[in-house]
Amino acid sequence: MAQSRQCPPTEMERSMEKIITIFQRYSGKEGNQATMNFKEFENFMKTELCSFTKNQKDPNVLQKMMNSVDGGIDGKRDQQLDFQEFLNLIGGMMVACNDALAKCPPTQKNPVPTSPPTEMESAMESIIRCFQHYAGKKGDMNQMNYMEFEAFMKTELKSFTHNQKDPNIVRKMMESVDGTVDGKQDRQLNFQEFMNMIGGIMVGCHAALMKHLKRV
Ligand SMILES: [Ca+2]
Ligand SMILES: [Ca+2]
Repeated sequence: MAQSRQCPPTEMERSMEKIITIFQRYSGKEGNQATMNFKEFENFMKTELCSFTKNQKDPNVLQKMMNSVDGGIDGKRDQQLDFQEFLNLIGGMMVACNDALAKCPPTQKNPVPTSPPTEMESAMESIIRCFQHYAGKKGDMNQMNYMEFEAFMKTELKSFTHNQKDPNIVRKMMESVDGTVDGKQDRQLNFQEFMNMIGGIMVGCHAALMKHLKRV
C-alpha cells in the first residue's frame, strides 16, 4: 500500500495501513522487530484497546488471549506474536463486534462512546462499517456476494486492484477465501472470510515493509 499511487488512499486503505503501523510501533520496541512479545502485546492492549481491556474481570485475560493465537501460524508457541497471529486475534475481536452490531437494531448502531476511540479502535470500526456498507447493498445483509465484493474491491482497494494485470484477480481473490470459514463455496463472503482476505493483503504489506526496513 506504500507504493506510489496517483489517487489519495481510501478510508479502507488508511485503516489497513494504520493497523500495520500500530503493530509495528509496539512490536518494534524490543527484541525481534517483526514480532510482539508479551510485554509489547500487553502494552498494545492497555493503550490501544483500553476500553476492552479495562472491562475484563480475569486478570490473566491478556496472557490467555496471547496463548490462544501464539503458534497458530508459525507453529511455535514462543510467546511471540507475528503479524498474522496478531491479525487473527484482532480479527476475532472484530468478528464479535460485527456480530453484535448486526444484531443490534439500526437505531442503536451509533451508540455515543464514553471516551473517544483510539486510533486502533477507529481503524477496526471503519473496516467493520465498510464491510457492512457493501454487504448490506443486496440480499443477505451480513454477506458480500460477488457483485458487492467487486464493488468493494474496485472502490475501496482501487490502488491494489489497479496494479493487478490479471483481469480475473477479484474473482480469484473471492474464491481463495469463500468457504474457508462457513464451509460453503456459495460466492458469498461472511465477515470472517472477508477479514481473512483483507488480512492476507495486510500480511503482504507488512512483509514488504519489514524487508524495506532491513535494507535501510
Ligand atoms: Ca518485538
Ligand atoms: Ca449482501
